[in-house]
Amino acid sequence: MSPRKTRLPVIIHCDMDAFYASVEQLRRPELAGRPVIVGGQPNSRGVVSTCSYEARKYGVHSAMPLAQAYRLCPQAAFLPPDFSAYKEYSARMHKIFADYTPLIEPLSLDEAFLDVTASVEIFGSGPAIGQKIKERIKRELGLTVSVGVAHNKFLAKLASDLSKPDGFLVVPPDGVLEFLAPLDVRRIWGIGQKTAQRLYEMNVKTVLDLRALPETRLVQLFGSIGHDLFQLARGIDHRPVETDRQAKSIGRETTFPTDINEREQLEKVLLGLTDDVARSLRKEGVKGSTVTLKIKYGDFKLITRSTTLTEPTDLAEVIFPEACVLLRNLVTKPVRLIGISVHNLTEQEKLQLSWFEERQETRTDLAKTIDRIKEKYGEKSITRARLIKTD
Ligand code: TTP
Ligand code: MG
Repeated sequence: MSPRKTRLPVIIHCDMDAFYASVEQLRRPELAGRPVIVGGQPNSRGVVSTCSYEARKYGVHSAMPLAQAYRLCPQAAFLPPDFSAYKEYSARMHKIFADYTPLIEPLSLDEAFLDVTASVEIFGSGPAIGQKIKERIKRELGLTVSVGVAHNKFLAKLASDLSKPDGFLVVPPDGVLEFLAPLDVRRIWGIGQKTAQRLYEMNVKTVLDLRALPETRLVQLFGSIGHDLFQLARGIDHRPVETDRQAKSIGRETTFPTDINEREQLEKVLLGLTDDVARSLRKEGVKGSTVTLKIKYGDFKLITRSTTLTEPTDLAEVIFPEACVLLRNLVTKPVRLIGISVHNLTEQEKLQLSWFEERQETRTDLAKTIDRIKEKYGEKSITRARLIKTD
């Protein structure tokens, strides 16, 4: 099995404050400090895209009908949106991000995750990079951005949201439980109105209350999302920051004619699928560093589990053991479908070979030889002992 990362990731979440409205205030200085509502004329049938913080004081918010916004705050400046201007500011913000890391996952025009784990040695700690980005956006664009710094996406986004506007908040790894404890359960990703309502009825209001529920109880109550709630309540989130290119993945899955509930049998199928995936990676000349296992149970409940490798790979020998670890606690009931995919793909030639990868290279060469034999003499010409049917 590959060695695991010992260093925690460093993730930054940036989200501009009242983005469209702030751009409008910037372009028309007479609007600075005034309530500004972007969306259209107050008598039109549209809704509010966003409004300045000065307008929020009157209860105006995104998605509210403009007519209602007018009733609450008639003195506001009502403006139509100008998307090309917002896109331009967004591009300028991304140029600043790109000075610190290539690993940027945009969520919308004004919001992105940055993985700066590998940048800290050059630019200073995560908080130092976050602070620099914030200062540069203010100085070079004239806009305020709220920044959260933590070791995963869930915590970083929470940190920037909670510190808005013009916020800056760092969640240190040893302060996670304390940070989360008093927050309303609705702050947890995946808890919408309905889930929150059910939790409230059980007198579960804060994240601390949520932590008192065992994982099995959460799964009983909410299905597969129960696993995620259990983890998020403890600040655990393994989702990687994915750039557009990295969001692509290579995967295989299969649905069984009849459900299977033996782990060993599932592992055997998984090995065959992993072999196919690894072969496709080699064929495309890419290596991946995130492995995702997908399971659909007989009752159609779907679960996915991911893990990040220390180094990108195109080898089944590296992917398969990771997939087995992910599978370990999931065979709790009959399985209808199993799938494996690898994402966070990097092109082979762009990789700088580390010592670990040089060792992998030899194995990749062997695997490629086997790929060629299969292509020439057929799929069954060479196979793993484990995949040969014994019955
Ligand atoms: P948000 O980041 O959600 O909102 P915001 O930047 O205006 O305010 P803040 O982050 O400080 O709370 O959305 C970014 C932009 O997306 C927003 O300026 C306008 C647009 N938008 C809509 O058009 N409709 C919507 O319902 C929302 C939420 C946003
Ligand atoms: Mg915003």
